[in-house]
Amino acid sequence: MPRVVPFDLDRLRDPALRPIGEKLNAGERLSLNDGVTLFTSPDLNGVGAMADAANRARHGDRVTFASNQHINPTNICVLRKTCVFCGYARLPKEAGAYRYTLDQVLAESDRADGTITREFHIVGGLDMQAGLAYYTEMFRALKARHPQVHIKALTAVEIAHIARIEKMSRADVLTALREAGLDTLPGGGAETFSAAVREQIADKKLGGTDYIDVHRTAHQLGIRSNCTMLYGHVETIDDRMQHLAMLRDLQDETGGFLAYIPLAYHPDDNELGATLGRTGTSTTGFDDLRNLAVGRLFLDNFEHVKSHWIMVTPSLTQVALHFGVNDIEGTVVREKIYHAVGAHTPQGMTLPQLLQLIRGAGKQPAERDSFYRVLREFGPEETGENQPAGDAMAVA
Ligand code: V47
Ligand code: SF4
Repeated sequence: MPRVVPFDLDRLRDPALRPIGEKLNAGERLSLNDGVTLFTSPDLNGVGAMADAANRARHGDRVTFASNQHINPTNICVLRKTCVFCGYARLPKEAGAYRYTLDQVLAESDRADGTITREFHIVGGLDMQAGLAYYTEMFRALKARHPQVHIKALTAVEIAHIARIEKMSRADVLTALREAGLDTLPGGGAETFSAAVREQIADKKLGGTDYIDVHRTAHQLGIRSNCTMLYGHVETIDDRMQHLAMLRDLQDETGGFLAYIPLAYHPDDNELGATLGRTGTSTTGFDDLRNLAVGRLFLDNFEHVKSHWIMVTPSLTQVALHFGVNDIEGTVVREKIYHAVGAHTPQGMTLPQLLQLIRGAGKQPAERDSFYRVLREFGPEETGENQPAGDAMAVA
């Protein structure tokens, strides 16, 4: 729900932003038109200042991250030909196609040597050979080997795929996965909800209302989730606002979303990038900051807005901490999806590097768990080294 955000209107250079600043001061909800104004105003600093005020009202100077590890068990995907923005997927017999055995997943889960992993983030392709049993066996084995680790796994698109191939309801699939160890759902697969956009970039993929429906079902079962929006491809400002409105509506209904994460489209090594004639970085720093800031302002019922430093770079993420962002992607360890489409960022960050990033922006770092409970705050001299996970205590 919107809350009163004290904001000094004199900080705004664009008069069109004033009514939005007034709404913040009055604790009023922003409209779709307000969102369009935020996306189009030339006064990015004004937009950022409002988002910063909204963020500070909730989180002060605290910036959180999780010690997490990404695992992508299969890149085989039935949508390989129609998700034209994806550079990660392969057809079963194509060069580079892989599906991990259980032993390979377990070996991958042991890779975070020296770093404490508290969360596995597990997503992959829509693989006909990776049905419910593949994942239930995997989750059970991971929980047996790493009992303290939270499993955030399978996008709404993957849940719907498993339900389809197993001829089960989505609720039954979610229940069976939870019994096997699934804790929360990640936000991937949302792309941009607009049917016209999906037809161009992700034809045949689960539609926007179905994405919302899977998350609603999960929330009703008590499984919380994240949500995303892929921007910077063919979508319009109206498409972005329609997408954000659908997320805000579901959050009003269930309160089940933990965080919103805008994802910057990367054009390398994928068909869409070639069609659009783009290489290198596709989105501008302006647009990246604006998407994060608008997310913070429009999604007034979301507690957390996360910057995915892998996609927008660690440097821009530092700036984003003053544009409404209170959470950053964690240690990650080994990232594959964006590194298949031209990301030049590191594949993971150590705890000391994350602390340096956050402190360098004048913020106070805190490690959190997957439900955003703060596990430890770091004093100015603490390096994060030699601090075993078992000693961590929930402090907030
Ligand atoms: O849905 C695929 C995106 C997403 C490209 O929930 C691309 O905590 C850019 O959702 N350019 C999956 N993006 C990743 C994801 C995510 C990441 C970090 C944290 C969380 C979370 C979720 O990756 C896909 C798609 O939108 N993606 N290809 C590309 N060329
Ligand atoms: Fe498959 Fe996901 Fe890539 Fe689409 S984005 S082709 S569903 S792996």
